[in-house]
Amino acid sequence: MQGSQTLSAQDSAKDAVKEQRAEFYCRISGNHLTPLWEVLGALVPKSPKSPAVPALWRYADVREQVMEAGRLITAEEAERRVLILENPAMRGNSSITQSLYAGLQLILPGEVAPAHRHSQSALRLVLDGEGAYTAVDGERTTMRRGDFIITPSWTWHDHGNLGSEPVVWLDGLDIPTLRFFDAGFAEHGSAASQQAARPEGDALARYGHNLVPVDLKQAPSDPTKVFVYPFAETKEALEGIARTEADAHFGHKLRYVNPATGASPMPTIGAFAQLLPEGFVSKPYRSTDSTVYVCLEGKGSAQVGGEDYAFGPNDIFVVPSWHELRLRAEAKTILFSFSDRPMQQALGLWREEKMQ
Ligand code: 1HN
Repeated sequence: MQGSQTLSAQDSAKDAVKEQRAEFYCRISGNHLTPLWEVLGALVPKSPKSPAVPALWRYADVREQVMEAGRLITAEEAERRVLILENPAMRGNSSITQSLYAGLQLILPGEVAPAHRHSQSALRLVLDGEGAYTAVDGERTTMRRGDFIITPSWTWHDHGNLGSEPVVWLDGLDIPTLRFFDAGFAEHGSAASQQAARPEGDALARYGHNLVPVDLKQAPSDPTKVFVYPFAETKEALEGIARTEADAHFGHKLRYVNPATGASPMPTIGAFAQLLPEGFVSKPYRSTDSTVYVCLEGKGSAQVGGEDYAFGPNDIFVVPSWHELRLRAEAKTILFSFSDRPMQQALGLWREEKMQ
């Protein structure tokens, strides 16, 4: 009897404190104040707790809807005809991860996506169709499947399709990061298409063959002047290194670089290509850079946070920060991926863990 009375006295004392605190929070809210102790655990978690969730987009499921967009709006009217890949747990944010944006862009035969430039940096990974080009600061490059093409911050860029097929590529941009910094600027070109200032292939010849112009000077954070990394060359490199033993966590994995500095091609986005031999099963791995993967060749599955995501060519999946990833390849597989790793590294924040 006495015990339960004590308990209820304690309970009502607790309730009174709760009420006093609630009244206090309400009152200080009028001055735009809020107590740290109510949110401290969420603000400073023991390990990353991403609001993003793992997700996979099967190209076969979305291709028809991308084509349907082509019947609803022109590239000119849309400026860029893109279906954004939104992280399912962050709808309405135009984000695939906290820091990055991804979308599928369609350009139909004869269309032009007009010239503009912005402080956001962009990458393209060509998925489907032939005959399109991208022009970056006065030079065109023909877009072939698997090519990795960049438009660094504040470079003029426009796209066109001179062929007879629809062309689709994956766009990756640092849009959420620039939004976070409130550092976005943009400008429209005076003409839809840029005048060619140099012949196609000039940048690759000048900067992309383990040689650079004798007087080239680049700061460590300058983007590369190589704006296309042809898939044929990437594949040749991957197959070259695949003659030796695969790494237990990565298979055969390479990092795209600015060949003049060794840094990432653009300061905000890192990009990678990896070959997984047939039957390869990786050891689990996690890192703080939420990563977007694209399957270019082969098929397999990604186990992310205990769930399996089966992938084949052109499928896209996202692995949020600090989620365990285990890759399996049912056939020889080539994956492209991109993340905000260079930003995290520049700030001394990037961490990885290789599990056994
Ligand atoms: C952009 O400039 C492109 O140039 C694609 O193709 C997607 C999304 C937001 C802002 C700018 C492009 C974009 C974009």
